[in-house]
Amino acid sequence: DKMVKLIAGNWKMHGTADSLAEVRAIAEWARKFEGGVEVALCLPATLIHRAAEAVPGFTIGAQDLHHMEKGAHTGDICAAMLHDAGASMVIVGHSERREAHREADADVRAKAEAGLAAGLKVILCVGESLEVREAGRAEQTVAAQVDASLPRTAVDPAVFSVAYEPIWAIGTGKVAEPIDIEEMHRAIRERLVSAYGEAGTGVRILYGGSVKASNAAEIFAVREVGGALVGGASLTAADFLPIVEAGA
Ligand code: G2H
Repeated sequence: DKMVKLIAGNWKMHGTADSLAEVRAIAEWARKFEGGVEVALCLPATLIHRAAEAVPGFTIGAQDLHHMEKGAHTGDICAAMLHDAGASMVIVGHSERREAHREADADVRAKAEAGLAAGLKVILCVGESLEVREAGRAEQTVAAQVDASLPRTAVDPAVFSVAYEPIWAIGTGKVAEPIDIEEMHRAIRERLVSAYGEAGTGVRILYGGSVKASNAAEIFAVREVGGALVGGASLTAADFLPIVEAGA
């Protein structure tokens, strides 16, 4: 299967104007792989506009959005505002938001639907905790998360992806075993096909959790891995570009 991989950086709460040099370096280098791999950087909201202007044609994304179109929501940003700032992608349902901001599957679904409706590409995150995995309930938990957070509208695989991020592998240096990734991605694929039929076969399923240059090739070799969501190792061109290269 010749699916072009999506490799998206998630800068989380890192980056100021000084970091635009890294954004430029990543975007410029990513151009060499155009057609072979899709690269994006999901930045803090404060950097989106400047980054989008600095690297026209390169995909700049956000890390969250509010599901409503406007209103009395202090501190929140809606899809149209992100689009207006120059973002063309958004992450929804990251475990750090599910935890720290108590986002439930229904909230994540509303965000995914709002993002797609505004013309943003959406990466929807799911993943189980260590406790759940140790109790042997990882697959059923993630399948239930997927079922309850997938957009109910039809999806175009070009603009909608799911990221599997086992919480115990995030920022810990621990990476899931290839066999665990393959099994989970297969379970997610089943749910996608059940929800969307044929279109569900084309939705890319990214892996996320301590992806770095030294493990990227092994992860990308796993069947059903359609790319990666990369946190810490996406902050500099030096760390991120070898991962992009591994996926090209
Ligand atoms: C998982 C990932 C990016 P990291 O959260 O979303 O972060 O690669 O630092 O584990």
